Amino acid sequence: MTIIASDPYDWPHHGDMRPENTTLIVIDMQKDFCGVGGYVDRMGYDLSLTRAPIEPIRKVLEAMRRRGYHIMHTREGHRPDLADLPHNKRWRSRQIGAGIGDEGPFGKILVRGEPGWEIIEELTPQHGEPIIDKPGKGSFYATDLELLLRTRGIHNIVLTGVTTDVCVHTTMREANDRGFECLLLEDCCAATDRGNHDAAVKMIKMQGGVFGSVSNSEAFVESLP
Ligand code: C5J
Repeated sequence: MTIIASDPYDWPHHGDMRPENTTLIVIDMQKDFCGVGGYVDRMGYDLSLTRAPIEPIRKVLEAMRRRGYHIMHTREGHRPDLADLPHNKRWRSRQIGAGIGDEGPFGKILVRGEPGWEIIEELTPQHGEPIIDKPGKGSFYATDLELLLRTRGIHNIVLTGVTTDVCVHTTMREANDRGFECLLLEDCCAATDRGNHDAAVKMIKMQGGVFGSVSNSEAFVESLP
């Protein structure tokens, strides 16, 4: 029986957290979101925000790997021929000067196989850790994530990565609707706007934890069995 000190309830609600039934998901910690010249940088946002969770995630990763927990990573990106890129997604990104599929300093923005689409070196996946390639914001849409979770008997998901208000939140909502017990580690996530991060965290906590619960890397690692 393990309980992580969390808000609005200590997590997981059923008290059953073991390496066998619990996974960490590191969402979209790619150069396009955290690197100079990448997608987020080209949109003009402050990179120090999306880089802030790198060290807390690294600590959580290390602690969970050492104890044998499941670890999964995701990457947002599109096929090189852009056949899976919705027209409106491309149009909107061009409006803000960072056209998905267009050339940038890290190759074509958010395109599979390009340098900017790679996960940052600090958080490189280890051999055997599944990487979910997703064309959308949520990690369940058009991927085999749910199949992997069910096949492995995973019930609990610890969410980290970027951005709190977009891909992390969408994934948490999708997971919650599927009955997974979710925990977001606040300092292991970031948005391109501090207010959006705070609002996204606040939304999780409403209605008794409408999407799950919220903790932080220090409290989490301290209680991890
Ligand atoms: C965004 C993401 N924000 N990974 N993607 O476009 O959250």
